[in-house]
Amino acid sequence: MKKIVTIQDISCVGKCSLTVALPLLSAMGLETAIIPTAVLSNHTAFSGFTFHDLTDTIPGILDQWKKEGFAFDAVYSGYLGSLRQIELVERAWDSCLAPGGLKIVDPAMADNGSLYKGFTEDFARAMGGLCGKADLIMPNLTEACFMTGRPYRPDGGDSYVRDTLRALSGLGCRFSMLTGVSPDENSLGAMIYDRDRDIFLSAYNEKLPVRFHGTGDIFASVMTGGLVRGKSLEEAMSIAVDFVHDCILETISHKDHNWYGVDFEAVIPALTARL
Ligand code: PXL
Repeated sequence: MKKIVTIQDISCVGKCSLTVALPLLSAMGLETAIIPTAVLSNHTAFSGFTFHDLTDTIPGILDQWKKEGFAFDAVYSGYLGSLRQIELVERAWDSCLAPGGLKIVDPAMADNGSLYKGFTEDFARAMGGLCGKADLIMPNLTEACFMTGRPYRPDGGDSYVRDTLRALSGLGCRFSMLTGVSPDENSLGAMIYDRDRDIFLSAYNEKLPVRFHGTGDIFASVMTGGLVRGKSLEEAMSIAVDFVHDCILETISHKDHNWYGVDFEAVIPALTARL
């Protein structure tokens, strides 16, 4: 069985980060280790939250894993709890990746043109440095703009999206992906730029008239899981785009649905059927 370690926060309520990554990666047939970056009472889109930073626990975990000789097929990082954790993700790459293992970064820190509560432009720049050394990065447009200094233009059109992807590849990594790409008013999906082959890949599904929290984390988890399960970039991206679409459809089919996360649980069988 392939093994993966994911580094992101535990939001105790809110269906994002580790509470979606762990069930999804496990359902995809991957042994999943975790490094929690912080424990929050709930994610930061609620009116208030508690936040317990776990930065100081991480060096000890990595040292102990090194002694045990643990090695993973991918290190997948998401929401980080402090600037210092950016360096610790790099340390995890150096100390616990199997030969040929993938460095995958979802620079979860912003959406809709703004940074999430608690993040700064310095943090975004440092995250850009980490992304430059990764194999695959998966920002949304807001995160891409904060990391590259490009203007945020959600209706920028195809050439703006492609230029943003080229700017992301200027950070240094071979495969840059943009999530939340909408080529027309009825479609939503993602696009990848492969710098070495100078080609773009894309996958779309129907655009639904609602947005939910946590879908970026679900997308990144399924994309990562698909790649580690041996799917091509294009296949993994298409599975992830379709799964997020199905999660949203499932959620809005219940009229008393919550606002803070999607009902991914009920759609897991459709995901595993694609593997
Ligand atoms: O879904 C991204 C995310 C992850 N973790 C925490 C968050 C958010 C988005 O707001 O607040 C704690």
